[in-house]
Amino acid sequence: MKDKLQALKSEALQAIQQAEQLSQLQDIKVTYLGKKGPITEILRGMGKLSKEERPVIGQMANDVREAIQAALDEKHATLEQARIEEQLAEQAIDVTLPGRPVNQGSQHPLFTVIEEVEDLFIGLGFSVAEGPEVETDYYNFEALNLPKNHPARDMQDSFYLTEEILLRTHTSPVQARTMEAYNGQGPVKVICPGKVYRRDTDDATHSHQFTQIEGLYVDKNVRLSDLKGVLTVFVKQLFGEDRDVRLRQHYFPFTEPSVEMDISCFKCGGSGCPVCKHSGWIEILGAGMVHPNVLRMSGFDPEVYTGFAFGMGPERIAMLKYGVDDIRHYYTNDQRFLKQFKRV
Ligand code: 2NM
Repeated sequence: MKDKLQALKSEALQAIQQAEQLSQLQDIKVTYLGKKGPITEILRGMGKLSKEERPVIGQMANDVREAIQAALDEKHATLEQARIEEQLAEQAIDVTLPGRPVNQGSQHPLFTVIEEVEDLFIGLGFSVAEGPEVETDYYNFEALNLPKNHPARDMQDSFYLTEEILLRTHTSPVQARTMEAYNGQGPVKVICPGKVYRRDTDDATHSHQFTQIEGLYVDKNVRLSDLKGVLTVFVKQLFGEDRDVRLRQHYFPFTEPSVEMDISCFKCGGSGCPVCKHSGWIEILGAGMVHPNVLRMSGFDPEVYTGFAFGMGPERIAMLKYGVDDIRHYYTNDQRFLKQFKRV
């Protein structure tokens, strides 16, 4: 019996020593120490032993069992440690690898222009107002002295959603709404940037969606000379102090009189070149004194208040400033175009 226990012990310890996986240890445990294992069997059969043998064999069987269990525990710890180390090695992160490049975006040139114009007018005491792109016929046309049947509101030019609702064709309705909100009390000094929509076929100089910035100053005693003064300061800040400006007589339904403002060509200084089409002048914005009908419809008494308004196209200004030759570049988001406007 003693020999048998001794043999079981060395057999088990050898198996444990040779085990390479945790699952094998479990099998060994079941085989040697399990309920149906040889040691349990010996302990169960103790009754058949003599009185003298019983404590000796019992003690020995227990010692063998404990030795096997101790060996199992030790090997378990060793294998577990090895497993953890292997896993750590496998999942190791090489912190010295270079990172993936972060693709940094750039500011869109139209936004750069809009922001610059906003900043200039904020500096002159104006505030920025926005309004809906889906507009009513009233604010888009009627309130701006463009009654139904007026030739300038040609159906061809607008995206109508219903008879009375359309995508705004200019940002002037924001100014009509702003004036209305002031309840006939000036001064009103706002600029209104935003997207506008017209039914045009897209080409190098036309887009069915583009942007506008319009401005409005309504107060007592606002004169055409104020318009000229404010807009001269503005275009000189935008295009350089050396620019000359001139006003040309024009027509807009919402202003009377109406003008267009030109600056002397910043490329040739006025002597003539392709940028100014050899005229020496570049058209930069439209403006005028707000029509009495427009003031009246938005709640201002034209006998007391006068005002000037102006409008310009950020697309055109960015084209001139950055030499963009096709309006479609602004909307197609070609990286090769956009990347040129990266700011440091
Ligand atoms: C322009 C040219 C002239 C204009 C007029 C108004 C309003 F609402 F006050 F009547 N807003 N914008 C205006 C005047 C716009 O764009 C070339």
